[in-house]
Amino acid sequence: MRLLIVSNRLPIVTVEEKGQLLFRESAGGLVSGISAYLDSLRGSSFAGSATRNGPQEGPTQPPSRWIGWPGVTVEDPAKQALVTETLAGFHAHPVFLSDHSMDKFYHGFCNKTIWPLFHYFPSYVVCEESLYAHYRCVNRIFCEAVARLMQPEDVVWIHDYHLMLLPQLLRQQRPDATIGFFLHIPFPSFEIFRLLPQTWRAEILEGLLGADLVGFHTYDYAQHFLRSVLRVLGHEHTMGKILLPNHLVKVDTFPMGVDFQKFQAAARRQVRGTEDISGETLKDLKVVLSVDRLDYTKGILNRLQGYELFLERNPQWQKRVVLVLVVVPSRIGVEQYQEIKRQIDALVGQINGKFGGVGWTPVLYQYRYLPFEPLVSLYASSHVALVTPLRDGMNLVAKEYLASRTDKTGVLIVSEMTGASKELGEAISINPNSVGEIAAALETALVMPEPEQIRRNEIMQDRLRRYDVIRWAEDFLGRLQEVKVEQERLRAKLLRRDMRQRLLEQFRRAPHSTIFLDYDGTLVSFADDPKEAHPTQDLLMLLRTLSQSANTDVVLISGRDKTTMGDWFADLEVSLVAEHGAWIKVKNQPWRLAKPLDNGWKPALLPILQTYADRLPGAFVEEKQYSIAWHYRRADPELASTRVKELVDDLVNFTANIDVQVQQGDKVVEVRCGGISKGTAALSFLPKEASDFLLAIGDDWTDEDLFRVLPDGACSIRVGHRHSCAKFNVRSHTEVLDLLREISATQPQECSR
Ligand code: GDG
Repeated sequence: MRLLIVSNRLPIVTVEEKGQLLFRESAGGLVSGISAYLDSLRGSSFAGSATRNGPQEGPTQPPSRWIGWPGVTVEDPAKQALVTETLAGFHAHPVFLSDHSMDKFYHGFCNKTIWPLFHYFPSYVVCEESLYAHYRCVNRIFCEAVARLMQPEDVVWIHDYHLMLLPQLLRQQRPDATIGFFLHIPFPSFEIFRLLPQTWRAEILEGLLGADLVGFHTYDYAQHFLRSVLRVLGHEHTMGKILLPNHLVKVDTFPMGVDFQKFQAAARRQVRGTEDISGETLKDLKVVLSVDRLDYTKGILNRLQGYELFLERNPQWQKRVVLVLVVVPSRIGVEQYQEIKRQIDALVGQINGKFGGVGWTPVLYQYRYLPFEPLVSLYASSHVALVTPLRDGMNLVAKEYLASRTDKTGVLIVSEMTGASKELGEAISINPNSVGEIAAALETALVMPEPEQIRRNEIMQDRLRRYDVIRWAEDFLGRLQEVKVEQERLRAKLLRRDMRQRLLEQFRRAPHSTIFLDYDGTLVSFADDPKEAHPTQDLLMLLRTLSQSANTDVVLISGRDKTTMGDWFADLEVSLVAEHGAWIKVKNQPWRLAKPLDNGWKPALLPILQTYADRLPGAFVEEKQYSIAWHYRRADPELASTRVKELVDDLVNFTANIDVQVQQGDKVVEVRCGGISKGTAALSFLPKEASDFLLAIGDDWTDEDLFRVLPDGACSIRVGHRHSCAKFNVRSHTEVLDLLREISATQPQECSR
């Protein structure tokens, strides 16, 4: 079994300098985190990786692979071959993209549409069809690259917002593949997500649901995603599990950690307090550290404004404190990034001009990438870390700072808009939009007594040590395997080809057959308005053929009213059961009541149901003779879920002393006479002989009553991937129709004689 990591960028960056191809380690939270995990794997079932320690391959275990863009455009096929060959030595597989594609895909849709939207900057969002077309196209290119490399047992772990369509594309090619997806940035609330055009947002959600496991940093992001899935695609979830017709998807929270031991070890190698930054010694100064990629989401301007206000309010701190501002160049070329850079430059100049003087520069500003050791040295020597993003999926800098504090001192100020703040409750929390809060937090941090710093950091370090990045990856991949096991349990009941053949053979040999068929969801798919779900000519033909066989009885058993059933199926040689068993029409006979029933309760209940329908746009009441159905398929799913609970509660209280049942079905609440069910109605049709063939197919809870009364030898099938007392499941009503076609094409032995 191999682990295939798929991300936009490879961990090894290819650079072309003076016509020469050079290969360098790439940096960033995703790469360093996954690399740490891959390092930890040597000797386990996922072994070998493109890691910072160079190529690894376990002698007995198959290696892991990393698939992604190599960091450079290589168009010359000879050079592509060279890059591919060199990267293969690091178990990395390049996905080559043209400059044009990269511009539209990465700089375009990824960073001008998804990045600002998912970070709550809707005014920065560019919505252009051509950008989305390239996003689709590049996701397809990645799909081909993964599919070419993939072996049946491989586990595919796809990362981040660049590749949200990939899980589904891959699933279409490899239905049984093990696919995990992790989103490193926030998933926004539905009100923000819905700003995307309808087709894009549906495709993105469907794309993600192609995975077996979809992971987010925080509970909020997972809930936002689940809510969008409900609102856009109409799929409900139970404890984060979504049962789709073809597979089960789990949505869960995995807060990414850091390589705690690596930071501790590196920090121990540093000599604290004497580092030189831009030629200035930091000795005797309290150091406030700020490290980020250049990005408008990171709140660097707010941070500077907060620091400026702090210096204004606290002149006693002037010349005693310094803000070390490290800004790492990023996404150069995107307009907003150039603008933010200009603003940062100007503000740093303003603060240094206003407060600085000979021997003291209030802000030491570095616009560059720092190698790992100097970065840890800064973490280790800074008294305060000031982390103020306006939005951040997680923010690893906050965690890395804490992990580098070997003597447990230091104060972390962290924005409540970061995923990290959910775990780091002992840090000083600020709202980054409030410059005053940032200034006040600095005042608190700089005078916090050491014992208090240690008390807070011990708690946070314990957590970071336990749930480090290796645990994070193990947790994710472990959960992915659990989903596969659960899917297998569900799949074990799927009606497979061999069982289908056995079933057809039983039908062929049986002297007599009875087939119970539910209608909605079993023979036809659901329509918004139940009246629209009338049978097609094809379906009527199929039922006619089935029922014409002399030794086969077909019973259509539905919750529909008897008039509709009579109208639709009057010409067929079938028996009908309407209103969930209240009315029975044996073939060629008139309708009769299953037992004497009283519907005197209806006038009292109708107004209640009508009131609830008025309070839920899209809901409506269907009155039948001995039952009432309250449909809400067209209603807003979230409001509906609240209203349904209230309605059922009211109905159950109101009917406590009346002989009626209140039950919830698929987007419907039904009230009907007691003692009536599809099970009781079916009893009169059950064959007397054990050798007879008996088949029942249905799709919802009312059909469970039917399945329960069937004798042991009967075959029962529930439509949809659901837990059921039926013996088998099929995925959809189209599979039911296929099966019925096969049955109708099978000549029973008795007839063929
Ligand atoms: C995305 C999400 C999420 C930064 N400057 C230097 C440097 N770094 C390293 C840090 C850290 C990483 O880059 C930055 O990670 P962040 O989490 O802070 O932010 P993003 O790059 O935006 O990452 C984010 C993350 O994915 C993981 O899921 O937390 O929310 O936006 O590891 O150390 N490293 C070195 N020199 C630098 O100058 N060596």
